[in-house]
Amino acid sequence: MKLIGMLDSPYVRRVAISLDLYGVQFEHQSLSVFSTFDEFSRINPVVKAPTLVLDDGTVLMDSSLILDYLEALAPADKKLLPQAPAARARDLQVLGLALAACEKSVQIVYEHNLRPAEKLHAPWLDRISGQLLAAYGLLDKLVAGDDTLNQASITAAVAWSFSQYTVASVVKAEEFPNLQRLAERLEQHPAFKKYPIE
Ligand SMILES: N[C@@H](CCC(=O)N[C@@H](CS)C(=O)NCC(=O)O)C(=O)O
Repeated sequence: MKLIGMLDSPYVRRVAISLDLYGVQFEHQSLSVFSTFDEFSRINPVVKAPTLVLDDGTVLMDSSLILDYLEALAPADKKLLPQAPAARARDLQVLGLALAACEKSVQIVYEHNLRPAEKLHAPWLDRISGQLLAAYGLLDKLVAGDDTLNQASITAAVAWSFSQYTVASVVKAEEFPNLQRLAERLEQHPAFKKYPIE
């Protein structure tokens, strides 16, 4: 299979790291949704990263849907989500917060990079910054003492590293010590090092 998209996208990175941990062979094509829009659109006309092209040509998009497929493929000892409902609910709660944090970070980046400076909309920036901090406030409590390597911790760490890379002036690392600790630990894992943010 082929993973399309750049690793500076937290969505692409969570899929790349997960593919590696599942032990699935794949080719990574680092296309940008902006600078290589046309080339990307020939693979997926919707131009969303990540895109996963399966061996039979099926085109999947949206990291959570891609991971849903990969989780279904994975043997029991490689699954990254728990099967028991209570544990599953806890991990889905973590994932919801981490993905909201990714979305709000990306919105802040797009607001600054894609909009002319005079068209920045301060009330919108304030709103999404507040939502971002609310997500990380809740997530920081949930990941306290987390020493796992599963989809919840991978995505929390990937989201955190992305926000530190892109919006560190909004999300102050020292205010979220549990997330900082989790990301420091997981960024040392070979799968994270193999698929770095830059
Ligand atoms: N919910 C999606 C979000 C994916 C997403 O928004 N990716 C960005 C790159 S970080 C993208 O494709 N941006 C181009 C666009 O939305 O037009 C996922 O989990 O994959």
